[in-house]
Amino acid sequence: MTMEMTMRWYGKEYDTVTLEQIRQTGYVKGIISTLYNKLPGEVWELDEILALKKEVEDAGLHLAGIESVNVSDAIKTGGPERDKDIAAYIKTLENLGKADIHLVCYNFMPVFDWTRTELDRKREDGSTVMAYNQDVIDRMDPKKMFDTIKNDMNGTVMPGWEPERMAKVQELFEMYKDIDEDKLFDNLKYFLEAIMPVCDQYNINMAIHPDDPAWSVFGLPRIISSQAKLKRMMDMVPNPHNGVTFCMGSYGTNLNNDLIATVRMLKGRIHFAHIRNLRFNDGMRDFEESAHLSEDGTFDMHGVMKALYETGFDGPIRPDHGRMIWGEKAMPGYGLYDRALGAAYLCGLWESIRKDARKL
Ligand code: DNO
Repeated sequence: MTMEMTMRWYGKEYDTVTLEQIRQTGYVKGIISTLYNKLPGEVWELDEILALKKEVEDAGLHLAGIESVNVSDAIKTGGPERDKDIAAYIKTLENLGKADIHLVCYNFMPVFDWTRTELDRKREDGSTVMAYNQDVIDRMDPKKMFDTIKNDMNGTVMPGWEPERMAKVQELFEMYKDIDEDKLFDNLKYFLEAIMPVCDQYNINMAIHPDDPAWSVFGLPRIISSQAKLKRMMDMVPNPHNGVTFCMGSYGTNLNNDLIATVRMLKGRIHFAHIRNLRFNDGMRDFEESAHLSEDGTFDMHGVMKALYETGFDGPIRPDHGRMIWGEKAMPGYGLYDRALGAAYLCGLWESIRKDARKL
């Protein structure tokens, strides 16, 4: 059984980290990337995909999957452009399949992708981390969300928080005003049913990303946020290519979500894993992203990795948001140093779990 240790890379125009540095970690063999200039609804041409793949391979690494091929708001809301956007999505999947890429991460979150209230909370050791405080959200005008964090991005463009998208936030809220959970589920089903044939043809695993945080923010519906909802989403389109990105830092924001039980429930449907830890300061109302190490946060990292191993997980896995340490200036969560520590730690856990299992 193999799992592939990967790191997310934003492309040479956007990332402060180079492929050479990633390769030199020694632990990371695969790259997760995307075409950052593509808007939802646009077709990814085969030659553009092959160029990205070549760049990664020339650096001695493997392009293990795409995070993300973004889903348009017309698809999420069932708007008039939906069928046109789905046709473009299918074409993109076909081109990815032709380029021998078999994993696509995406999300179905309305308006905002993941939500944090601070990008550089200082910890006692001088490192900085991303954090979330519910009181801040409760007081905030959602249309000003972006303004509160835009100066803390270290000059980078954070996916999900693209300025062009945030400029239209008012319009986006308008588009989602009649969308409740059931409608969002229906629109997800419509989308998945339409793309499953091309996924079957090219063996493409679709891996939906959980909502972050795993509850409704600003009154917007959130449907990938609990075990029951994950089950609903899997059962409504019962094709193994309809799977999940097990992002424990997102899904685990809700302490009622049992991480290990969820991994077991999702057996065979976890196609991609984002592994990180959180520290809770005031129940779920305030949390920050800790080091990956179990004792720095709240989660049982060994327990989760063991559940992944025991359920036969064999896809790409990546350390997720890291702290900013050693003076690094990078996209919050996506510096090299702490993610490299995370990758080494996760590889260590995996090796020990694997060797112990073989003794049985
Ligand atoms: C945050 C990421 C998300 C994720 C998307 C998937 O760091 O985990 O932005 O990539 O939700 O579409």
